[in-house]
Amino acid sequence: MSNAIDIKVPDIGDFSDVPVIEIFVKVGDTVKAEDPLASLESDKATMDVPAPLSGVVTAIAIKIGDKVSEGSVILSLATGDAPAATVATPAPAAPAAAEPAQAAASSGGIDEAAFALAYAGPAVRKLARELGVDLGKLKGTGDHGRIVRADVEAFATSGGATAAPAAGKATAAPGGGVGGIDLLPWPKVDFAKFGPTERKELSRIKKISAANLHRNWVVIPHVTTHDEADITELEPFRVQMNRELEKSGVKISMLPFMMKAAVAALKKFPEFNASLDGDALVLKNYWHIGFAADTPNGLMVPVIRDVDQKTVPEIAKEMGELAKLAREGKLKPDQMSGGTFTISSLGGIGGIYFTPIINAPEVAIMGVCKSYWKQHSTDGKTYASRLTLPLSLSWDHRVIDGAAAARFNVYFANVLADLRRVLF
Ligand code: CAO
Repeated sequence: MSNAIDIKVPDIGDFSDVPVIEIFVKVGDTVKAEDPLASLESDKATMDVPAPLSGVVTAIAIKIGDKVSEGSVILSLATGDAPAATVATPAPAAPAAAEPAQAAASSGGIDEAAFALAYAGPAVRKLARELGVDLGKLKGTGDHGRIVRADVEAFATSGGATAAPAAGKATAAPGGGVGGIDLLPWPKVDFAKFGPTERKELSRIKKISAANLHRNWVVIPHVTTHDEADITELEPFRVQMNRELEKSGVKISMLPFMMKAAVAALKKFPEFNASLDGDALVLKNYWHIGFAADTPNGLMVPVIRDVDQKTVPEIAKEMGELAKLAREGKLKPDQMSGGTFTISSLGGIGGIYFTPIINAPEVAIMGVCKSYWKQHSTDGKTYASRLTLPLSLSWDHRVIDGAAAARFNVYFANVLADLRRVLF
């Protein structure tokens, strides 16, 4: 039977009130025993709290900056039969500041002395080893210049990895290659030689999303299937509903209808509402749909939970609230987690088709562009103007095949063409 247990700060020696400097997991994440959950930093050492058991994170009890001591609850983990509370065993502490250079020799392109001196916790060091990133070359963006996971990921994905990654990992390889494929180093150009330039640092969100997007692009074998939906009947219905709901202040765009169509299609084709876990597929019996939101700081993906249980106006209202929070940079982690499928709509802007990148660990994403009037014929002789919505479904070819993707698109489009289909 599944059991939620509290994971507590283990014995951390004489330390108490130690600040939390990094949290590596979010609600919904599956962790394996020994995976790092959070990093704590005293004035003497940085230590990771590893998971004592495998399970799924159901709640997080701490936030960055919180001060914790032995016995403080870090998070809850849903696992198999287990005691009601479990204390993690601390990972070996890494010195908070400089550590003595133990090995000056370089291994696989990494300057070991500089690596040892770098200001980073054990989990970040482990990740750097896996990705072949020389920590000595990084500038940390954490407090007091501490190197955090995002720095290592961003460095690796920008082609900065200089050493062979740890064996067994399909990650960035020397020169920005993947899985051992050597690519040419990224061109280093002094642009100022050709004209005036200015340097603008990427926002924190852009750095994080860049690292995620790059990993997803490199790891997932993407295919995109394009189709179109005939929304000639739906559009006047949408306009009519907006008129009727005018006083409520809720404005309904095409996107909430697409969320409902997505749920209908995901129920019909459950492997699209799933995640890969090793050699198994985890099929989800909940339908939480994320939507890409364009914000001044970069792309964010808020998630609307239980879309199957909500009406179109309820979805529209929640979408408006979440998009506003996203633009103000106020989204909370639980408002961006747990998604099972994502819709990326450029319909308010333009374009006809594009190739959206799957939001791992999801296995598919629907991209939508601006609807346009198109001359359509069913017999090749007579033509009628139909309002046409371009659809671009990217899917993970490890999980889905082309026929299933085409069927998904056809069904999705048919639902939008006639919403009565969801009743069948
Ligand atoms: N076809 C035609 N018109 C459309 C449309 C479509 N597919 N989708 C939206 N529109 C219209 C809306 O009806 C609205 O019209 P009015 O101003 O006349 O009312 C206008 O375009 C603007 O819509 P919107 O963008 O405000 O609303 P939305 O619900 O469609 O989208 C949101 C909300 C948050 C998804 C959107 O604002 C946004 O951020 N889009 C960008 C997503 C993005 O960046 N994706 C790319 C990710 S990959 O880098």
